[in-house]
Order: sequence, then C-alpha cells, then structure tokens
Amino acid sequence: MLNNYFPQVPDRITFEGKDSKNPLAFKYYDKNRRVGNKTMAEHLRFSVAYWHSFMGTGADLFGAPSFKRTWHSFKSPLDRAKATMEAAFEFFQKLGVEYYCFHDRDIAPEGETFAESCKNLERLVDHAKTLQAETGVKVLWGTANLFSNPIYAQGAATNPNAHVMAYAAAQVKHAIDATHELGGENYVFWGGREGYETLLNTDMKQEQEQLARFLHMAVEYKRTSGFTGQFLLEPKPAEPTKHQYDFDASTALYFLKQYDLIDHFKLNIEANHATLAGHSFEHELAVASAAGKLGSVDANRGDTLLGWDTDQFPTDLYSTTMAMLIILRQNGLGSGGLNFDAKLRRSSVDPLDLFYAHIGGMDAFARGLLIAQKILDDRVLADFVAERYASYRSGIGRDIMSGAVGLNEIEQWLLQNGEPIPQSGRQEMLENLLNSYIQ
Ligand code: XUL
Ligand code: CO
Repeated sequence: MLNNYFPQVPDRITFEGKDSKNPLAFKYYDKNRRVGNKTMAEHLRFSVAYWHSFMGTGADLFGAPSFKRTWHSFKSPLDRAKATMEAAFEFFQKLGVEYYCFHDRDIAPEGETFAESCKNLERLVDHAKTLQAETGVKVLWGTANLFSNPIYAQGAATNPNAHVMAYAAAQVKHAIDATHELGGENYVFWGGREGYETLLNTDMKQEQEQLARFLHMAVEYKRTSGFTGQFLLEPKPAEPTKHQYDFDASTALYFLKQYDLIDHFKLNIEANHATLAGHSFEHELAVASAAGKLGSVDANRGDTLLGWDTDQFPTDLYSTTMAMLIILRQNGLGSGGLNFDAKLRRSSVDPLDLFYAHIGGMDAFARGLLIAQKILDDRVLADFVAERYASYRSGIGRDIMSGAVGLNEIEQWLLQNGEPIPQSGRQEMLENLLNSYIQ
C-alpha cells in the first residue's frame, strides 16, 4: 500500500451515506451499489486527469505557482517524474478510482531531443506498468501533448511547416505506443493548437486537409500496431487558438464525415468546452449521442461569469442529472468514462483539496445517476416525449416519415384536413417535474 504523499488520508475513502459530515467520505458514491443493470462503478467509470491533479502548480497568467507539492521537490526531472507518479497512484488507490488519463509529457519530462523524450517516456511507462499491476488502476485514455512545446506555436498537424507536422506525427506514434503498452482503453486527440489566429496568413482548407491526413495516418498506425482502444476526438471552440477547427460536436462530426474518418472515431465531450462554444453540456452530449458517437466525457464545469476554460470540478446536480440521462439512454459509455479534466483553484493549496474536489465530483455524478435512473424507471419523460411525437406513428405522419407521400399528396391531405390544433410543450410542468426528482 503506497502511503508517502497523503499520510493524513486513510487507506481508502469509504461510502458513509448522505448524513455523514466527514469531508473525506462519499455521501452518494457507493461503488458496488446496483443501479439498474450495473454497479455505480460500472456506470460511472471515473478517471483522474494526471495533468491537472499531479502536474498542476496553481500558477495562472498573473502569478507564480501557489502549490508546493512534495512530489515536485526532486531535482532531477526523471526522479521528479517518478515521485509524481507514485503520488498519483497513492491518490488513485486511496480515492478508489479505477482509471486515470495522461498526456505523454505529464508522465515523462521532455528531453533535449525527440529521441531523448521518447526514452524518458519509455522509462516512465515501465514505472506506470509496475504501479498499475500493484494497484489494479487502469488507463482510460492516453494522449500526446501537442501544444506546450514552442515548436507547436503555429499548430501541430495543421502547422504550415511540414517538419513540425512530422515531429507531431512521430510524437503521436510514441504516445499511442505508450497507451497501448499500458492497456489504455481509448486514445484522445484534442487539437490544442489546431486552429488559427488570423486568416491573413492561413489557408484553412490546406490546414484541415493536413489534420485529416494526420488522423488517417494515426488510424493506419493503430491498425498495424494492434492497438485496439477507441480513438476519440475532443471538440473545443477556442483557447489556445482564437478559432479551433474542432469547434463543437457538430463541427467535429462533419469534419470526420467529410474526410472519411467517421467510422474510426467517437467524441470525448467536455462540459466546459461545450459552454465555451455557447452550448450547454447536455446539448453537446445529446448531439454526439444522437449520432451514435458519444464515446467519453471530460467531467468539469465552467463559470457562467467567466468566458474561459476554468476547468472546475462538477457540482451542479441539474447538469450531472441531464448528463446521466443521456448516458443511460444510450446504455453507457462503452470503453469511455467520466474523466475529471478539472483543476483546483489557485487558493486550494493543500493536497487534501485534491481529495475533497474528487469526492465532490464523484458524489455529484453518483447523485445524477440515481436521479436519472429514477426518472427513467418512472418513465415520466419517456412517455411524455413519446406522446409528443405520436402523430408520426400513424396517418399522415407515418406516411411522411416512410416516404410514402410527397408535397403534392401532402397538399391534398391538408386541404381535406384543415388547420392543425396547437398542443402545449409543457416546458414549465416538466421543469417542475425534474425539480421534484432532484433531492
Ligand atoms: C484542454 C483539454 C485537454 C484535453 C486533453 O482544454 O481539455 O486537457 O482533454 O489534451
Ligand atoms: Co479535456
């Protein structure tokens, strides 16, 4: 049992029920409790984001790092990376999460050269393998950091310089290998700098073709290397670039379809990216799910008063309930999960805050799951929605949908059947109904 970095936390955070006042206990997340046809753990598949929780320093645009992490105190970059990994696994084990997600450059330091960076990554992958075997914790997804290194200032796959695109492609090859080696169930592509700052210097069509070629090469590499994880594309409208090519779920789906990539990808939907795009979290989940492409979720939240990616831990029960309704209706996330792509506030300097943040996020989704399952069991929304569209199941509605009639026949039908009678959408009644379940 690892116990060096969080000695003040017991071996395992336990479920104590909703009346518990212990901040280091779950009030709703009871991993073995059955909800519908699965346990809570099977439904929720929680994952910790290595970058925010173990590489995060609390630094922001206006100030220096505010967190002093013992695992960052080692001088040599490799020793520091190893200590960070041990702290991370101690945390995963004590929290009782089964998954983590990582970027290549989170788990291993960048070297002086590409070859050195690859060697560092291999060493830390070996270390992760040992820690995974010791703890049973698994990789939900891996990814490549194609945005921090200054060579990517003008994009990675979409860089105007083919040499940089080649560097990114080689880096992705190694990140896929690392994910494969660690048994990762998915691999994520987030286009961190795949966008533009000004159209004055940008050939948008050329850049999108480059991105498509890049993803096709990854698909081909996946096939030949034997990696069987699901590829996921993560939309985000802006930040760091002014306009990112994978703006939102619709844009990403159209891109995948246009470039013949749609069969090889699903989407990883992030709550705060949805709101930055001017959508709600549930809108983006619904768009992806309707297309059969909701693969995984980055569980966080933004702030309604701030227009950037604040990546806060999820606490809003309306939002987790709506998310779980969509996830349950599509019968789960398959190989995906709920990854806390969320960071502590700059002032939350105590490592204990990492526990409080994750416990809160896990409880918020466990509650959302319970509420959503109850709404589905009671069929209160399902029956209403089915009734709302009932006119398409017989008569003219069925003929329209089956293609049996065209505009001529419809006109004849309308002349014989007169004016439609408006029916209420009952929005307020349904909002009250939802409120009655949120408790
Ligand atoms: C950035 C973001 C990334 C991706 C992985 O906004 O969400 O951390 O999830 O690169
Ligand atoms: Co994310």
